Amino acid sequence: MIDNLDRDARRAPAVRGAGVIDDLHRGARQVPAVRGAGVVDDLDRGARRVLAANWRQCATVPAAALYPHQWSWDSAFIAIGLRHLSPARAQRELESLLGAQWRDGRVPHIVFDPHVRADAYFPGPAFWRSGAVPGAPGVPTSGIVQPPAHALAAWSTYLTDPATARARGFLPRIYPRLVRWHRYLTTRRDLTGSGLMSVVHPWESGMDNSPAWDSPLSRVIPVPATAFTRRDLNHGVAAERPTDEDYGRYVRLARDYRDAGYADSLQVHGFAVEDPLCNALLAAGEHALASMAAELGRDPQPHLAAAARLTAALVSTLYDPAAGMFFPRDAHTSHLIRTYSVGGLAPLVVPDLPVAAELVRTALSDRFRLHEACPLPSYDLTAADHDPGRYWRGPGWINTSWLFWHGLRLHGETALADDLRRRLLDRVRTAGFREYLDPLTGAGHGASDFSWTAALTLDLLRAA
Ligand code: 2M8
Repeated sequence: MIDNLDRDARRAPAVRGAGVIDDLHRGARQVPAVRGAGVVDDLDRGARRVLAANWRQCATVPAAALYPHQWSWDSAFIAIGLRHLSPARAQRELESLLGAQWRDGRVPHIVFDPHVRADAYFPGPAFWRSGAVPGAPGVPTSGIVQPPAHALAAWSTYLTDPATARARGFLPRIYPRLVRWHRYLTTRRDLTGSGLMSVVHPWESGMDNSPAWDSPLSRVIPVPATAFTRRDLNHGVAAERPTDEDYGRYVRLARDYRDAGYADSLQVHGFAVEDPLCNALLAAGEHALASMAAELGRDPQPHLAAAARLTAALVSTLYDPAAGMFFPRDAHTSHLIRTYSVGGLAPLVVPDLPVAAELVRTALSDRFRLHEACPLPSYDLTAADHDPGRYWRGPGWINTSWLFWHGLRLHGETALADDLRRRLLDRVRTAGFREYLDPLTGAGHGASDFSWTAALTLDLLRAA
């Protein structure tokens, strides 16, 4: 499957696609240093440099050393930035990911680069054994998924340059794959019958180490740390990464899923959570699919109906009016997990969300301090266990802040959106293209030259 899409991408008319890498490199060296609305400054030049350095043949790695393969939701955010530099390359980013789709519709959270050393990342292809699964693609992948930001990214990418997209046949090729991806999530991953998808591993949430997962994870017996070799600690600071015990739980969950042939049912999954971020992206994605369908001369109505169903389920199941917040729900116990994480603000990306004003109020409260904290903290600033430097337990990421910024604009909160945009750009200008930042001091943490930070910076620069 991946071969078809890649072959198509290579054969597609040259338009602005040919030599896109060269364009980017040239851009990184030659762009004029002017600043302001829609123009280019040092930040722009730096972002181009990061994206050029992290490009690998048909996709962008999140960070060269720590994450040396293609990651699913990273590619969505990367495409949102790349579209401004090279629409054709942004399309290829998404096409290469969707090219690794499994026959059941799932889009894997990692597509492994066979040229990268086997011990560069754990768990690698030998752990996931996708090659042994009927319906998995020829290229090695993981067997879990990540938040479905792809339809949103594909539609934005299309809109940036419809002529190039049409010449390359982008929509006719990507749309059916996105439809199958959403179908997998809304059917196989609706584990409770609530109409919402569940994530079955903290890695699937994108917010791996969030305190929101502590309670459901506490039921999972960790694999002993001696049974596997972590590679993340070769590149990341241990105090900022998940503990060995939590890593042992991650390994246990992934191994059990793999050993069950990646079958989806509550019995198989020791961890299953209906997550507001994923379900919000799914609903927003159905709106994007409706636009794509209309553009392709098909009926958008089924997507609009799916979006309305998802939005209603999101609000009726995961929203707590007293708190003005969305919370994840433990699929095993049916209880809401009442922790305030940035994922609970993510439903602002859903058009027609009936509780948008309430969510904005929560973002402005002491828990997230939207007016001042930047990027938006991944976890409640008032919580006793808030940790501004540890992975998803406090620091801010550019992608979740970008989603909230997008939601602010969608719901007419222009002044708040502009202010957030300006402060995000200032933060990156000071800290560089770091993976995550202390939301109050702006100190950078995690990997440097992080791709989605660079890509979304490009998008924010052009949004004025
Ligand atoms: C982080 O997750 C990976 C596992 O998927 C890891 O910690 O090794 C998360 O921040 C995730 O959201 C992100 O997609 C990935 C690559 O940037 O890194």
